[in-house]
Amino acid sequence: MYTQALDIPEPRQQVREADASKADGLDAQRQTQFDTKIDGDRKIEPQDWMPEAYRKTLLRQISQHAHSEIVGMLPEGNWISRAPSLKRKAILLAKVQDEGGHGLYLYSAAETLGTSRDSMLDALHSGKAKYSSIFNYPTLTWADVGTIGWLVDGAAIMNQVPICRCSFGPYARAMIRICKEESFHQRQGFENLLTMMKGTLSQREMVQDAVNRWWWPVLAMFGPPDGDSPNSALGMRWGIKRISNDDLRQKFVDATVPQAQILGVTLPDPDLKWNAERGHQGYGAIDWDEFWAVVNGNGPCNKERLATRVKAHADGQWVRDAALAHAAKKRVREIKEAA
Ligand code: FAQ
Repeated sequence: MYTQALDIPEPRQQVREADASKADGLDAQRQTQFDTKIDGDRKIEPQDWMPEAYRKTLLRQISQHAHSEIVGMLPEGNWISRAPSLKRKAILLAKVQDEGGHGLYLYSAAETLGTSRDSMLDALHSGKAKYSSIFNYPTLTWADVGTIGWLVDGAAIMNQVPICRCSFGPYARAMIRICKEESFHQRQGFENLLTMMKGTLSQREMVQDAVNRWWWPVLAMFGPPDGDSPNSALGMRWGIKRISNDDLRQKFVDATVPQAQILGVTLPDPDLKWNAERGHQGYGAIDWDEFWAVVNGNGPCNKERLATRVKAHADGQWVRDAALAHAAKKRVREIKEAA
């Protein structure tokens, strides 16, 4: 080679470039097929080609969702040993167990995107992964259990029913079963509160106090306002998210106001009024500083929740070891029998 200008590609480099341009062509073709499926509202399955950004967005959302279900077992789990009757204890046990099951379906759906459960759990335990802000609030009385069922599960259903139509098959299918179970959770919460509201004055006060504490964090749980939601545009384009954060929040407020009237509780917002022009309930300003403080690890119970999860995982190490040892022994036995 005499000068840079006379540089010609080495034969191997030429092959590489030809391969790259072929690959580019192939990727463009795959992208078109992917876009056609999305536009036609067809499902993307794990073996299908998908853009890396789609895979990443799904992994982010599904793993965060799975972590939320698992951490979400803790606030109500605290009340299993203190439930006021055998019936309430059986209902609460079943509910908390359901949330654990939801986490497992969701981790499995995320694994189909090529990640391991261990890496997702490492991200949770090291504090790198997010989970829903709502589970960083304390459960101070038995009325909190009913209020979580009514409001938190109610908000979860509002957010999750549209995800049953998510473009990614495994997530959409997991959500169908999850939503059926969440609907039972919401009803048991409402019925629990209704029973307390028919009880003594102090029971009614307990319910009102719990509703006062959970109302605003539940509204924030739908995520930041649409204008401050960096993931919404692509989530909507790809059919992962079907309804925006603000629209879901509004649907939830509209649905909850008449339920509060039936219960006989006051929702703690002086600005909560029917807006005839918009055809929706108007509501007051959400404290987004508090929301971001909680999301960033500084809520009332963040440290306690994470420490409990990390300890539970460490305490379960012997179970994982035993399962692996059993599987290894079984394999050896099968090989011997086949020989
Ligand atoms: N908490 O751009 P966007 C349940 C983050 S399950 C913490 O709007 P996106 C069942 C967000 O991740 C409850 N972080 O994000 C149950 C993003 O950060 P990143 C969980 C939040 O994804 C009941 C950043 O803010 N449900 O309750 C929160 O488009 C009772 C910017 O936000 C799901 O996970 C938050 N609340 O929309 C269990 C449903 N909101 O990732 C036990 C699936 C936002 O860029 C007991 N997820 N952030 O670092 C979704 O629908 C969506 O991911 C949203 C957020 C709506 C949560």
